[in-house]
Amino acid sequence: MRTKKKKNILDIIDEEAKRQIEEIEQADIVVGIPSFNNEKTIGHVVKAAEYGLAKYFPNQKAVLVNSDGGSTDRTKEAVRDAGVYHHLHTILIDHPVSPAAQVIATYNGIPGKGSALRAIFEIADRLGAKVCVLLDSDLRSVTPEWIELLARPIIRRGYDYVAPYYSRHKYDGTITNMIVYPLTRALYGKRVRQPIGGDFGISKRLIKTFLEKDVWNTDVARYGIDIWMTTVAINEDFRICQAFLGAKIHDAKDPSKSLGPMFKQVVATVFRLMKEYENRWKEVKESTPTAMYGFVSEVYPEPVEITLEPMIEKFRIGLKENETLWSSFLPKERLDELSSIASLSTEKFNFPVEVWVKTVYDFAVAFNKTEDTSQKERIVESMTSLYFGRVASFVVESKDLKTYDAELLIETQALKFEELKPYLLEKWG
Ligand SMILES: Nc1nc2c(ncn2[C@@H]2O[C@H](COP(=O)(O)OP(=O)(O)OP(=O)(O)O)[C@@H](O)[C@H]2O)c(=O)[nH]1
Ligand SMILES: [Mg+2]
Repeated sequence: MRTKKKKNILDIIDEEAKRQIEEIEQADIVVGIPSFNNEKTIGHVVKAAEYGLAKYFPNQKAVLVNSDGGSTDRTKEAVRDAGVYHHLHTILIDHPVSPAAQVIATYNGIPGKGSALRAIFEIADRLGAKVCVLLDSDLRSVTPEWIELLARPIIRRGYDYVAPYYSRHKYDGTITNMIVYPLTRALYGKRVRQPIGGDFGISKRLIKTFLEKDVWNTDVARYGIDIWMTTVAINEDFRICQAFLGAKIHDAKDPSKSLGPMFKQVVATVFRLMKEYENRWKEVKESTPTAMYGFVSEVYPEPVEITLEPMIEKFRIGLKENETLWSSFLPKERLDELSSIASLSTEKFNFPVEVWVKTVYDFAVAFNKTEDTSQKERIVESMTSLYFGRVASFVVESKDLKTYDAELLIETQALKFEELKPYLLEKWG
């Protein structure tokens, strides 16, 4: 078998960052922040991280790494200016001074969040860090405590992977809610509520496992990274817990306007991993909860705007455009169900949970039955319109519901994914 030479850190980040890493030599904690044009929000994330490191881990050697995809705005300057030292003009009582060194790296490779994280992992590994904490750079609700919540379970309790758990607005995180959370739970039997939340704590051992895998030319280098990390952690028996971080407020996106590419990259990754871990999920009959760290408070996030009409329209167009493709693998019954959904008015729009779950399973099977990469791509691409349809239906169903009650709908849907798993097993063969 051809052994692939592992790419060296030297090939992955720019010269200046490389020089800095060599000078720093060692670290206990690395906080990694991927970014791409986040000048407005990243300063706040850096401040929260540095404050958190100083307050909760004053005796650990910490390094803050910003892994940037070549931002054309002032993201890098915002990171530099955000160091707590620069805020002496405000009156701070007992303000901890950050022990963290800062590295601002530009990575090479496929542009995407996954490549940015890979560079962070290489740096953490090179510095021998015990834990690596990841924070998204568009967060506005991050606090210093997040550092403690994501790192402590690893440092003190021997966990390998800390997934975030936050309160999110009912219309935020639709890819998570409609497909990634319930499908991961039904397949692998672990209830991780935010498997692609973006903010994680990862142990040294798990970072090594991530770096050993040859996936960096796939969607894992893009938005597939988060679900890939969570799925590997679950299936390779790493110890996982969740940390309650409060509310997630970030630059949320309206699904019909900008979530299409993310949907494709995430779902293609989930489907590919089904093949990889086929022997695992086939044995799983039920799901179990995941331990929680931190106090679960009742905070509520700000509302996320979502526009209903364009999603329904995209669903209808998708049905017309993909008729030939879909009739090659969807059962007649499913095609009929989808057609009758398309004929409903906006007010009565309803994509029933059972139809959605079976459709997801039909697509997962079709994706894995073909060896043709462009066919796989077409399958996932065409599924985007169905996702818009399901989100639109959820918006109608939950219109008058508070966060808590909308969450119950998500749980009911997750149970349906579990209940219908025999359908997947049968079709998969
Ligand atoms: N370096 C780099 N970072 C990226 C890239 N794409 C996204 N990111 C970062 O990844 C993080 C998450 O990206 P978002 O676009 O906010 O995605 P998200 O929060 O998971 O999804 P939404 O719910 O749609 O907001 C942010 O910190 C981005 O700056 C990229 O191409 N390169
Ligand atoms: Mg975001």
